[in-house]
Amino acid sequence: MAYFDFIEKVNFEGKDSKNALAFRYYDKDRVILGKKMSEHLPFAMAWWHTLGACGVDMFGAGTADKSFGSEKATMAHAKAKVDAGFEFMSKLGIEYFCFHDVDLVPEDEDINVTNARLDEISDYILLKMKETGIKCLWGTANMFGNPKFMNGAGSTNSAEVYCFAAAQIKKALDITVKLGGKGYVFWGGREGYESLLNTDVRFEQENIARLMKMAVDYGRKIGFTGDFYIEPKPKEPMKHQYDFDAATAIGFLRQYGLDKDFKMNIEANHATLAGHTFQHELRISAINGMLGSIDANQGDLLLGWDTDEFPFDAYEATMCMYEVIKAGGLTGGFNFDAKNRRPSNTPEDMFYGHILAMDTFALGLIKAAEIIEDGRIDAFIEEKYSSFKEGIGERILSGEATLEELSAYALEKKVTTNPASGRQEYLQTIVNQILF
Ligand code: XLS
Ligand code: CA
Ligand code: CA
Repeated sequence: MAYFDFIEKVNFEGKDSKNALAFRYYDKDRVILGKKMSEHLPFAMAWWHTLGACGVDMFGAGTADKSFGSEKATMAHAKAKVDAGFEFMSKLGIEYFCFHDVDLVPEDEDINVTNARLDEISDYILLKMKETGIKCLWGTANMFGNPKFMNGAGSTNSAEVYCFAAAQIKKALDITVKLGGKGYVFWGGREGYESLLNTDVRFEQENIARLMKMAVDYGRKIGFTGDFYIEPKPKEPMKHQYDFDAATAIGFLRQYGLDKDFKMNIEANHATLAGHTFQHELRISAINGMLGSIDANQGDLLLGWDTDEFPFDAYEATMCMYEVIKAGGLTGGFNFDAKNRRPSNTPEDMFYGHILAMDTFALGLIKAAEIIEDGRIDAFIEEKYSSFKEGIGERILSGEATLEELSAYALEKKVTTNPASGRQEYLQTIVNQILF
């Protein structure tokens, strides 16, 4: 049965096409900087938004019908979602998917029942994966929806809830490994606090680290060779979340000896919530060797929350791809953790959203490659720091210079010069020249 019978396949038609159900930039076999577009851009569908979210918000009911012809909260519905999801990905040429445990099946009061359902649905997903060649990018456990997690999962005050979280992680890891997932994500949705008056921050952080360590040990034991990811987010649902941003999360991983097994899953919308640009979060992760995967979406700077929009900002996507190319690519991929706006409620809109996002990143890739090939920005940066290439600068970099030596140099030279111009507007002009 086809759920999206208004379209056979979304094809590349080129930039002048007016067909909104075609790609204008995403041409999967086009080679850019020696690699196919599809290799630069391993796109993934987010199970929760695409197959689950129907537009419910704090003020109103859902507007989109995601029943896929079945009664919700049944295994028949879970299977219909698999069918719809694989048809959707195949028609778009999306090669990966990401999931939370409870996106796949309805959660039961009894976790044993939920786990049996996960076994059953993952068998079915495996069949579909074999049939289509579609793969799993990453899996995760939803440790924020169930009321048990009201005080967090790894950071909870209840040892029993902590064990429940462990059980969910163990099963989510089993399923991720069964589906050949490349990564496993920890998004610390409720790992944070509302008030310090009732919170032992040190205790909570140490307990989160313990849980992550157990997850790594178990994952490696069952043959998971991929990366664990932290997905930083500063707030929402909690007032303050421990994985505030990449720098904070990286410091945490190093403090607890988890840095060899973990990388970052950077989400654009979370970066801006933290008061950073998307590019900043990518750069900080990359220079620490921890740029793993990306949740490719977009926020709204006028709103203070996580809007999870399909990315359409070509400038931001260009800067993202610039960072990704410079970092040598991702070990993970680009997960569209994005949902249609509530009034965009038809199956066609699901396609428009993903086509918009895929084309935005394809355009970003093309433009980022042009910026790199143009070379003027790299040349500027090279020149900007060139005083460290010789003389006293070289001594500083060698690590041999002492404070006294540098002081003596400055006193003798009576340093009077200022550094050369930062040339920001010149560099922005280059970017605009290449973009438009
Ligand atoms: C929520 C997060 C979440 C993670 C996976 O803000 O983006 O969806 O990606 O748990
Ligand atoms: Ca996300
Ligand atoms: Ca989000």
